[in-house]
Amino acid sequence: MADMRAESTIVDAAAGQASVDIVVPVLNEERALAGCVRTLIAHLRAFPLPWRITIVDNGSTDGTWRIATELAGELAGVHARRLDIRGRGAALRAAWQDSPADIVAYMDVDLSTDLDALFPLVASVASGHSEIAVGTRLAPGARTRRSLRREIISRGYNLLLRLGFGAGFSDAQCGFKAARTAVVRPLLARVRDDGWFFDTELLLLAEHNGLRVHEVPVDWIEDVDSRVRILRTALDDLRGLARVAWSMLRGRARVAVSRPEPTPTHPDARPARPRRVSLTPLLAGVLGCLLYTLAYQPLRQSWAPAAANLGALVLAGLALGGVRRAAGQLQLVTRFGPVCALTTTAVLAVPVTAGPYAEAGAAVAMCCLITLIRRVTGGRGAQPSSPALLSR
Ligand SMILES: Nc1nc2c(ncn2[C@@H]2O[C@H](COP(=O)(O)OP(=O)(O)O)[C@@H](O)[C@H]2O)c(=O)[nH]1
Ligand SMILES: [Mg+2]
Repeated sequence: MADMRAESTIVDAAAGQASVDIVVPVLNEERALAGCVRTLIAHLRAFPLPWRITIVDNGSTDGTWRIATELAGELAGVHARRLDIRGRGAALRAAWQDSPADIVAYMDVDLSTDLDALFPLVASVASGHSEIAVGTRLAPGARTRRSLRREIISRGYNLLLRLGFGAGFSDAQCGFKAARTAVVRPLLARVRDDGWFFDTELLLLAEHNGLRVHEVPVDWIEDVDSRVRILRTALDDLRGLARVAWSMLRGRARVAVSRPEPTPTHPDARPARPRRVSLTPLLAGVLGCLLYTLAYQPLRQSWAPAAANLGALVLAGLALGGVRRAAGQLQLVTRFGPVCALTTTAVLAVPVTAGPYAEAGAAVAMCCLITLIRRVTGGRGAQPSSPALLSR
């Protein structure tokens, strides 16, 4: 690993304020790199926070590294770094992991995102409001110029994230993101992907662990000089999604992240006491029972009671909030296993002649009983914001 400057140079526009490290990952970008850095520096002259730019190269075979070192030698606040491991995700992880700045950000070298969005992006993190901020090309207010093929793939992929994982963000792949360094570091250690899936994995983990992801609609003009191989990347993404879903379901995606509890703003506030009963799991419980019953009937037409029960549990859990939320509750062994076993016992105990409604009713009654017992015994409950079927 080569490092152009061991010492970090943060341009001190306003001492005492949160500093920002803007990482620019590059692979064979000898054409675009200098223009990017000079344009970015011109923009940063009016930036109100201390900043530095970190160029990270891994794998370039053209003159990119030479240009990066020249820029770092010539321009204050520009830092260049070279890694042996391959992949854009690996480059971002290393740069963010080792950054001396309070806030880490990144953008693509082609500056496809209009730089006017940079301050709103960083400000939402610097203010303490959000832990991660992402540019989005798919939310209302964004203006995007790109090929139909990439538009369709992008929309389809993000729809999959919303339906499958209950993702709250609209654009996982926009090359324009910022995060609070101290909060994101433990997540980085858990993100396994070194390539293009890195962004999605980081955002899914962030939301899974209760972090706030802020979105900034951007103006985006696609640069057609791309290193993305679409089919291969799409397959990698699907493999990555399956891996993340599995780790969430096994309860392996939990990361200890520090996020202070909200406190009253007014000095003479008389704050309401924290509610002991959260409406969200209650409503989710009722909705979950309904969805379960609806799913059980058609499945039972062709499946045995135990299989129909398992299918209906999974379908209702996913319908309630996707893998991410369902996983928060239906952790395969500790929660889903016993719930599945007990509801299966309940449906099997009902005489076949009683019909599928009676079987579904027995399963729902068993779930209510499990919930009641967990409440009475003070069993470990769900996070209030994580509704899921049969969780408590
Ligand atoms: N360090 C590093 N940067 C990469 C790698 N692959 C792509 N990049 C950079 O990631 C950014 C986005 O790449 P690009 O090909 O423009 O992706 P697209 O905009 O989605 O087509 C650019 O700055 C690339 O140079 C890589 O393997 N390592
Ligand atoms: Mg690009």
